[in-house]
Amino acid sequence: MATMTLFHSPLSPFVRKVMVVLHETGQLDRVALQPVNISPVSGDAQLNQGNPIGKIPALRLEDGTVLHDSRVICEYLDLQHVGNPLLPREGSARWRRMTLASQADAIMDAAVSSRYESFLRPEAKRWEGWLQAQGEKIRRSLANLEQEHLPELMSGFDLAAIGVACALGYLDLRQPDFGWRERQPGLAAWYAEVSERPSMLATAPTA
Ligand SMILES: N[C@@H](CCC(=O)N[C@@H](CS)C(=O)NCC(=O)O)C(=O)O
Repeated sequence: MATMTLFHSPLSPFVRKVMVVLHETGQLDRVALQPVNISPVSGDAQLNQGNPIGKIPALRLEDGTVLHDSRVICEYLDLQHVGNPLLPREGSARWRRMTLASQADAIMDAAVSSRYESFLRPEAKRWEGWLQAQGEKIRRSLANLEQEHLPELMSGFDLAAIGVACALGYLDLRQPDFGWRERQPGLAAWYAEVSERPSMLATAPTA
């Protein structure tokens, strides 16, 4: 039975990360989805309750507590199932995987804010140099994943890998000509494989 409510939009990569975790850990039926349609300049009064920043995802628990942001929600859900943990609970591996998960979130941040800059901001006020710089952040991060993190990504579909997969999915959705597959063939092969997981197929964004 659903005892929690997830504020949800199908195109948000941060929401997708939470949805993939729910699928992977068998907890989908614990959560009811509450659709929201927001942007940085148009919020949702219900979403803002207990979540004053007003971003998605937010997860309302049975007792009314609201958890945000996606990292907190994913860690919460990871402590609620009986399967293998999606992050090492302790030791240096924990901090390495959390840093990798954080890098995935940073790619999403750069891609989401690029979307706001190129789509939402009035055309006359758009800042090309800023957009270029966000693109550079993403390019550097993907090169780093290819050079330094492929073995880790291939070692299991944990919170870090889920984050990277959702970041790449969002990049493909919003910037299909980014051209990362030619520059990072190892990452592309890994992504092609994990994209076939039921959790990824069920949450794939369509514009
Ligand atoms: N750090 C947050 C980022 C969440 C985020 O940026 N969500 C976007 C949608 S993809 C949002 O709610 N934007 C509305 C806003 O910026 O007010 C997380 O990990 O959950």
